[in-house]
Amino acid sequence: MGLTICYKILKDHLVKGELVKGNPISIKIDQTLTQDATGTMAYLEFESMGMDRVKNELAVSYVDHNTVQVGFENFDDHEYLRTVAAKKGVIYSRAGNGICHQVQLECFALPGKTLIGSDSHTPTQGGLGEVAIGAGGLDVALAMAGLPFSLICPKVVGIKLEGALRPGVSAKDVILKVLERFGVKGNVNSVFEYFGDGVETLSVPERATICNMGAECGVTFSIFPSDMRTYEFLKAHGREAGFKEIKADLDAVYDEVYEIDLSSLEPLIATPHSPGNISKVSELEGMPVNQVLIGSCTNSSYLDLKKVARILDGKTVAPTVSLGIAPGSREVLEMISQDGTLTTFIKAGARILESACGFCIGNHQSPGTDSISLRTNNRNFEGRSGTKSAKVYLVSPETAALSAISGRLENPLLRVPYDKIELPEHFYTNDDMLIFPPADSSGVEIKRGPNIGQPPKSDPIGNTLEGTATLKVGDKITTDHIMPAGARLKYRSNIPAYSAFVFENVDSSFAKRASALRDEGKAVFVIAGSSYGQGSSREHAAICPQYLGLKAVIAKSIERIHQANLCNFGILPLLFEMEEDYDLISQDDELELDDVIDSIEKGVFTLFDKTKNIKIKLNLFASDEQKKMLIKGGKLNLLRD
Ligand code: MIC
Ligand code: SF4
Repeated sequence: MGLTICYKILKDHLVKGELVKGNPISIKIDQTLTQDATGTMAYLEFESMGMDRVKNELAVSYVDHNTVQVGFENFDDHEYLRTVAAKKGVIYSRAGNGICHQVQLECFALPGKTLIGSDSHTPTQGGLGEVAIGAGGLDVALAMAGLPFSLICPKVVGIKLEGALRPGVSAKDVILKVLERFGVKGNVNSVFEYFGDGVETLSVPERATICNMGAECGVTFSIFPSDMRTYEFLKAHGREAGFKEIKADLDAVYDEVYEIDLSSLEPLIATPHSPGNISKVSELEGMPVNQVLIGSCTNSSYLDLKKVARILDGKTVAPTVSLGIAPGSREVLEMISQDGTLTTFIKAGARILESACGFCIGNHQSPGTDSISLRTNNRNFEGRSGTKSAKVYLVSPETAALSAISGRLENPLLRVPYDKIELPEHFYTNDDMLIFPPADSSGVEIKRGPNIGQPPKSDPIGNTLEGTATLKVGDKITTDHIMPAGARLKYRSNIPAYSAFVFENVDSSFAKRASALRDEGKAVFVIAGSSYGQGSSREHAAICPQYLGLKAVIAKSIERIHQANLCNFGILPLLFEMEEDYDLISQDDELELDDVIDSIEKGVFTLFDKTKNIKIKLNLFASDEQKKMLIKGGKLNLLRD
């Protein structure tokens, strides 16, 4: 039987296990990336393992998330990251150089390689034919130490693309269509592999947009073949030496196939408050818009911005709209400044934003009260923009640009200038903002300002856990709900300070109530519905609740990266055997788990709800390796043994 691209690359990197869907496997990791908001913790963890230098092929540390410097904290973090990178053999991409996924695509991603990154949108690199997976910082630290990465051998969903996009329809609409079909839950341990005649009509940046938002479906990664379009992109960056063709075998078998006819696709929109709420732009046409933001790791490539410029050329932004444009990288910024595109933006009245995550993570450009914000990024969770009452809609750059001019949602279908924008033959490439580590780093001093805390610590789990259902939440709780970013981001390197904001926007009393229980020696339990922990890879969504005394999350289902983070930091991920038992537990119920160690080993628990006097069956969602770390109180403790 022929192989899919996914299985070809996994096979080349297999270290342990059998390549059979659903089996635990371990793979060798060639490349790693971190970004500043997850990176400080990852390097503190790496240091705490006593490692002198990174051991994998390529490790890059980006500064792109916390670039707004209000107070000393973020700059302190950057200095720590710069110096620890030099000390440990990591390439450092300075603030201003761009968003990690955009720069990685331009400078480092290669077909057939494996990458893990401490950011959930790491799979963007699947656009270049790389197996690229998002993970928690600790798993990235371990990959930098040369250790393999464990995952469940995935189910391969083949997405067959036919035809070609019509003018005004964009790669963003392709992934919104995929989100309409697959939704934001229930896709754990799957991958999306694209194939079919339509693939060759899409450039690498378009493919990257599509792979980027596979993360919203919760798949482990998404991947495109490596073909002539891949070669063109690498050549335009002077990196064609790294090209190799990778295609699925003709007789490759997918576990499921979903077909999209690109020629009949129309512009789509994700409505508040989930990237999975998909409508047609035509159905909402005319909706007044207050803010338009173009950028983020989803849609900030040179090609995206050229399309936007064609629409904005000679026009002025509507008086009721604030338009912001953030080029994805310094390369993109330099290209648009050289060819006059930047001038078009300035003349149209756009506010030019830094080449960074910025608005996407709620760092700035928060919309006004109750206002409508149209954005090209990938997440529109409630409150993520910084304004809880705002309504954020996700669209393509074409839809965003047209709407910015009229102040109302516009449908770009067949309304944008017709000729397709081709990839330039040469991209401006300049690695001056990358700092390569010295071969001998013995003289390098690591700088630690007062914002740089300690790596997380935890004790082995007790055999009886007695406490309360400190919080009960519903379905689709994202890591943004658990651990807010935006204005709170600057505490990422300081666990005690950041912990004060756990569940801030869900229940602002949680942190105080939980830490009081912890101080009395009681266990904190969180009860949740399905798809708990979707969204970001931030391990702080496990580390900070753990610091507050969280011992177990009891849910209907838990998303992949968050489940791994819970195990890494010694928190039990428990699933209701009967989903309806979720209804039996109320917030503040007194709960007890006995024979914890034995139950971990067997993988089954009986929860005693003392308040209701009932027993509930739970299953532990953990691999054999994760069971060991849960007993020890986390992966770091296990490694130290
Ligand atoms: C995000 O888009 O939510 C982030 C911010 O990039 C996160 C990482 C983080 O929380 O630092 C992600 O996607 O993993
Ligand atoms: Fe940055 Fe937004 Fe991309 Fe996350 S999704 S990496 S915050 S641009």
